[in-house]
Amino acid sequence: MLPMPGNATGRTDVLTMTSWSVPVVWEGTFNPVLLNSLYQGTSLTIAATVFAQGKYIRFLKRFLETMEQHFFTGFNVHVFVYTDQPNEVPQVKMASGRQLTVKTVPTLNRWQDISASRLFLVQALIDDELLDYADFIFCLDVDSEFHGHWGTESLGDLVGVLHPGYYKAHRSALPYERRPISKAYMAPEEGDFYYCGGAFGGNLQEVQRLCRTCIINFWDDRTKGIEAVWQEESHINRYMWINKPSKILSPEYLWQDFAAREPEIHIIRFSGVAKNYAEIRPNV
Ligand code: UD2
Repeated sequence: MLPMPGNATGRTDVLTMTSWSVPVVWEGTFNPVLLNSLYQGTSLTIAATVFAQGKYIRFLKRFLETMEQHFFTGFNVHVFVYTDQPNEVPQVKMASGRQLTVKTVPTLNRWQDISASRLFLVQALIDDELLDYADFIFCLDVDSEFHGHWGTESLGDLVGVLHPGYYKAHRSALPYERRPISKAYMAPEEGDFYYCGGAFGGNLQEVQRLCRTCIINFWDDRTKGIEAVWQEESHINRYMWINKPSKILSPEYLWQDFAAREPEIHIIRFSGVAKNYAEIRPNV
């Protein structure tokens, strides 16, 4: 029998609602059994994109294996892997209703370009293949592993994840793009949170709109000869300041292995593995 509604225990030690009345999802603020029951029997389909280019291909196996254990288990999931080494994509056994498609992309020589190219390719994927097929999409960094449940509580029209390094910081300390010439510029009085470039999502229309806008702004910067301080992450942060997310996920949804566990983090669902940037990136 389902428990009564209400989030049972709730949380008082963290922000669980924004000033624009949007939930911030933490362990203890939702009932996964109740939430899943709302979608059982539907054809809910989640698309996920992950890019594994150059040496980052080494992270793909653990990413996919752990995704299978924790990400929307019991639902239809279609993972799109973008790589320049299609023959190196590992075979990972997937449950019924889950599938993987490999997309071959050219090798790029700057990590900044690889990271930023994701917006173009995600937009093309939505335009060409997903609009009439999937309900939601999540765009995820490959140098990460799942450690705990990530499911229907994360669904929303536009979903941002609080960056693990900055969720306690004042807006003046957030690493937004600060040069007014950039289309990602954030003035000192602007900014709600600092969102991750490594995990974001939403419904197809909203993520399509995010990608379109950020690509236009990215190219506008490029024609002026500048690149935002954190590439597409900077543009996404500008976008989410203007277009507020309808759901925000706590840093449980993208932690960093190298960071000490904080008391408010009751579960780590997805976490970036420690890596040697100098060794793994194609350029410095
Ligand atoms: C942050 C963001 C990342 C992106 C970047 C800014 C988080 C946790 N990470 O991470 O999403 O916004 O800043 O550019 O929010 N990749 C390859 N091959 C490469 C380089 C990158 O496949 O040679 C892909 C891969 O999927 C990787 C992603 O691009 O996960 C982001 O690159 P990163 O992890 O090196 O970026 P990082 O750690 O600075």
